[in-house]
Amino acid sequence: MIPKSHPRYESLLMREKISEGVKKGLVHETGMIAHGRGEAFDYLLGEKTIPPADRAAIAAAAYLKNAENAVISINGNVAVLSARECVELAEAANAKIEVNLFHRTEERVEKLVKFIENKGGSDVLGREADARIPGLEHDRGKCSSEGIYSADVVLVPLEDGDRCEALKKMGKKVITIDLNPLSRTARTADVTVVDNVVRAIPNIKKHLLEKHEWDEIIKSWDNRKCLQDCMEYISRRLSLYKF
Ligand code: PTJ
Repeated sequence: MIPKSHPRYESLLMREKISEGVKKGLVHETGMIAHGRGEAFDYLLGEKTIPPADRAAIAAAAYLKNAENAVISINGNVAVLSARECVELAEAANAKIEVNLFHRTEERVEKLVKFIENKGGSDVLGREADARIPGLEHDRGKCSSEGIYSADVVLVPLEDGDRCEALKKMGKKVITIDLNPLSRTARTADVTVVDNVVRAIPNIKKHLLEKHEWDEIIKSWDNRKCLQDCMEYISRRLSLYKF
């Protein structure tokens, strides 16, 4: 039990959720490594939503708002950290939820679908896996024809670069959430929210419920510029650091 008074309470709670998730078979063991990499970048950001990430969250809301068939793809890490928030975002965006895994096993898909249902999700896709993402080998390419396969906009938090690229090749608009602005996923996606999923998902939902000039936001969105702004933010923060 982590005491709430601990200065790193939030961060330790996330670790606990990931580690419990591994024990329950929800999170793949390499999910702990992915989380550790994320933590390091979160440290560099100051563990808060930085201004360019907030702008990206508005752009993400714009793409979700204008989508015909939006899908939120959930993996093990995202489920244990923010399943409830993903369900709420899906409701606000009228989007579907699909469990789609890098290290796919039918057993883990089943566990994750049930886990999300317990957090309020309904009609969670992923079990059927009746379609394939072209260009991805073996089980990694499996997806739902009703979900990711036919989606026009896909939100893929904590994604791997390959899948992001493959989804783009299918003509989809890809939104990602990745604490690492240098990752291949971050550089490939149409919108990259450089933030922790636990902050980014509720923030996208918050913006979605506001009034914005959605078409204008999409028209003027420049993801490369946003990534550059994130890097400059980190560099400035580091250069001003005083011991
Ligand atoms: O559940 P599965 O089988 O689909 O596997 C999921 C993982 C995450 C293990 C798999 O997709 C993977 O190996 O991902 P990568 O290639 O390590 O990429 C994860 C990216 O997410 C890294 O760039 C991390 O910096 C970033 N990241 C980690 N934790 C968070 C994060 N970004 C946002 N919020 C986080 N909490």
